[in-house]
Amino acid sequence: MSESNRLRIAIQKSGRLSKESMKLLRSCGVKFNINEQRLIAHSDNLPIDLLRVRDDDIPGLVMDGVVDLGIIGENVLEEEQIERERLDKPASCIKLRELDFGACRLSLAVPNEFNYEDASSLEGLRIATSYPNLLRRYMQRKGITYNDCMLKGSVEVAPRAGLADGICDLVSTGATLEANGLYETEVIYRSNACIIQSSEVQLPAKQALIEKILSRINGVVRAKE
Ligand code: PRT
Ligand code: ZN
Repeated sequence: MSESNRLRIAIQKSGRLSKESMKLLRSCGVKFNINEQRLIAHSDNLPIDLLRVRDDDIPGLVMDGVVDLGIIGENVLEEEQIERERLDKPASCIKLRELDFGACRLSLAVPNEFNYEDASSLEGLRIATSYPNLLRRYMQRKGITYNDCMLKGSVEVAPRAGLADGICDLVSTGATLEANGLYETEVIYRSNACIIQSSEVQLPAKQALIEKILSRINGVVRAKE
């Protein structure tokens, strides 16, 4: 539980969301300096601490109330939410708003030579993914049974390596699929970065600060539209 009077915000330490997350907070008037070696960065002008972590850890930190806010891809948020519901762990948080970066889609893809008609073409086959929960939900809705091949990385090489018949992975430009002799067949989830808040009741001063930041974010995003 976050009992500190300072607002704790978790952002990705290094990766596709890091730069934009820091840029967004800075454009909202939060001043801070990053020391690459440090997990925490203290804001110089507001009672805010930034926690710089792996993106996969952010939903859990918010859902457990360890931090107050988090900036995360909706894909990672939703995957973790389904996993936690399955394990009966706290799985709630408040999505404050979608952000204008981190856009991607979670898609099914198969080798170029695969004769794909629809998702039922994958019936009984093996699908490599880092998103087993989002994939299961989609396939269950379609009534298709398949086998899992859970990979945290290098998902796109799984078919060529003989580990799977198809994949379910994030796509933005499609260049990675093409480079690996795969083609996209179905989008199963569309994602953007978003900002989330812990469901725990906040101290009034902290809640007021959250609202101030959110209203600034709304202004920044609107100005770019
Ligand atoms: O180290 P850490 O765990 O924090 O980072 P990570 O390696 O798990 O995540 P990272 O930094 O790669 O991505 C963070 C988030 O960015 C994702 O969860 C998405 O919400 C978002 N995002 C947006 C993407 C992409 N676009 C994307 N293209 N995440 C990953 N990719 C990868 C994809 O997995 C594939 O390997 O890029 C490749 C495909 O890109 P294209 O352009 O070739 O289609
Ligand atoms: Zn990650």
